[in-house]
Order: sequence, then C-alpha cells, then structure tokens
Amino acid sequence: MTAPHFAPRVFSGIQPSGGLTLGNYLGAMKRFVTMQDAGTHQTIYCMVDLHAITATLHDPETLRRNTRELCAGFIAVGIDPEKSILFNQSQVPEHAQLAWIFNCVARMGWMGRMTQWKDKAGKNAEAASLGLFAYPALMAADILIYHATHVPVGEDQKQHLELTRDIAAKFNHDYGQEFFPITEPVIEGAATRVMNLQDGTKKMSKSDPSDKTRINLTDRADDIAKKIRKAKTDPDPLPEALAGLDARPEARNLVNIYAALADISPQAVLDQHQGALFGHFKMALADLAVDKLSPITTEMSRLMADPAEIDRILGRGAQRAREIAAPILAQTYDIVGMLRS
Ligand code: AQP
Repeated sequence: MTAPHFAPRVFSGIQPSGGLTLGNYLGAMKRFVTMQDAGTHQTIYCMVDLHAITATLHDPETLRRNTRELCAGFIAVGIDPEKSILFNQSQVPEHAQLAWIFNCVARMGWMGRMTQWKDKAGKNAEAASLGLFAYPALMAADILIYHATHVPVGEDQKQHLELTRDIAAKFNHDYGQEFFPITEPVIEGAATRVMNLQDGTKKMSKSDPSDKTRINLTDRADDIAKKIRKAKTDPDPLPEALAGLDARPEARNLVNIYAALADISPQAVLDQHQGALFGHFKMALADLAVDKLSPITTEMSRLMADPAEIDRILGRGAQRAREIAAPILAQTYDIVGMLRS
C-alpha cells in the first residue's frame, strides 16, 4: 500500500565495486532509462560507494576510479543527469544519518536472515564487517531518505526490498504516523536474473573471480563474441516453446539475454530461432550483444577521458539530492525526538 500523498519517485543504486556487467545493465540500468524516459516518476540514481566498502578491503584509488566509471556507465546507457538526479552516496550524508536511525529500528533477527549476508559472510561470519551485516538498513535509508515509491532492481535484491518495507512499516507503527512510504519493488522483464555464462545456476556477478563467467560493459567486441561462443550450453536445438527450456538453465539464460537485448519476449526469440543449434544461435546473440553494447563501451571511454566533468556532474547531482533528503531527515529527527537548533 502506498499512501496517496507520496509523489511517484524512483530510486535505485549500483555499487562501484568493479566493472559493470551485462547483469547490471539488463537487470537494472536499462530499466532505469525506461523509467526516466517515461516521465511518470522523478528518477534518482546513485553510486552506492558506502555499500562498496562493506565486503572486502579495497584500494582507495580503485574505488574513486570505479565510482567515476560507474557514473560514465550510467550516462552511456542513457541516464541524462538533467532529467534524473545522478549522484554519489557518500556526498549526501543524510543516507548514513538515516541509516543509523534504521539500525535502531531493524532487528538482528531480520538482518541475520538475509541470504546476501549469509552468502557474502560465508562460513566466517565472525570476521565479516559490521557494515556488511547492516547493509540492508543502509539500503533502506538510501530509498526512504527520498520517500521513493518505486525501486527497479534485479531479482537478487527482492529480499532487501522486503526488509525496506518492514523497516518503513515498523518505523511508522512505532512512531504512530505514516511517514515513510511502503516502497514497491519493480522487478520485471526477461532478464531480472542474468546468470553466469559458465554455470546457469549462479548469478552473473562483477565480483566472480573468473572473467569468462560475465560480460563486462567495458569488454571489447571480440571479447564479447568469444565469451558468448564459449558460454556453457547443451547439444539440443532451441525448442518451440518455453517449457522446452525447463531444466536447461544455460540455454534459458542465453534466450533471456537475447530477449532483453532485442526488447522482445523470450517466446518471440524461440519463434525466430526454434530448431537452431547453439553454435548458430550464439553467433546471432554475439552480433546482437556487440551491436547493443559497443556504443555504450565507446561512450564510457569518451566520458572517462574527462574525470573533472564527471566530478562536476556528481557534485551537482549531490546538491539536488540533498534538497530532497535534508528536509526528510529533519522531519525524521523531529519524529524520533532529536533536538535541532
Ligand atoms: N546477474 C544479474 N541479473 C540481473 N540483475 C542484476 N543485478 C546485479 N547482478 C544482476 C542488479 O544490478 C543492480 C546493482 O547491483 P549491485 O552492483 O549493487 O550489487 P549486486 O547485486 O551484488 O551485483 P553484483 O554484480 O553481484 O556485484 P557484487 O559482485 O559486487 O556483489 C541491482 O539492482 C541488482 O539486482
């Protein structure tokens, strides 16, 4: 339930934790552009650098470079920093300030059930950072500091969004007012979960140690084609109907990627390619991927040649973001009972 007084507003973020993958592009960024261009919502997109330091020890210079590269990626895929608010999380301190309040609303049990926490902390949870454990409370603050009503994300973030709703509901209940919206996740399209090219049961991820498991938005055309050619598949031809892809996760993944890149349904891909063997289908997919991704790669490197301009765009975006975030934080402090001068 979203209360009527919340203006339609979209928020989403991406971690500058390494190069962007095809998963980030199809699962998130491509839809960010659609929502921006639809003009029905104010759109706010963020490089979540505070999240990017939760998992592993990082090199400061690499983080700065990744953040700029991510900003270049946003612009190259079609985010217009005039139409959308595009900024870097740590430049808007209200995110971390609201996150502290939410650390006091969220329960340890809720956080301990998060599958991303379990996956990333692994067997050695004692050695994981407190930041990694509290990650979903910061994510809730990222969203709710703008009173965002809709959050486009990939399937893997569904559980964190449920937690965001729980935090908003508990805050509203504890303080007896409907202050934060109950945000709607927007998880739709053929590629809400792009899978690893070598193992169709695992998500394509920018932090996977093997580069051949993913397509990076900075890959050269021949690397993209090679990775698709070498992607794991099976010897059977493409079926007539989607049911024929059940229990064939790698085949299903390539069909979904094709559909998302071509803006058609997976069934339409089968209609065009049924009966084809994967050797043949992979050639068509590689051509399509290179066609769609090469202009993005080229634009990213053009933008990266002028880091000062990227910093200027991010500085301006942070200013615009703070105009929305600061009054919402001030109201939150009033509700909680913090004195303000
Ligand atoms: N494979 C994927 N398929 C569909 N959507 C995906 N997303 C990520 N991978 C896929 C979506 O991209 C957005 C930003 O993700 P993120 O970088 O903040 O974190 P992540 O989900 O943890 O992505 P990675 O690539 O797996 O990063 P690492 O390896 O650093 O953890 C989110 O909307 C996500 O759903």
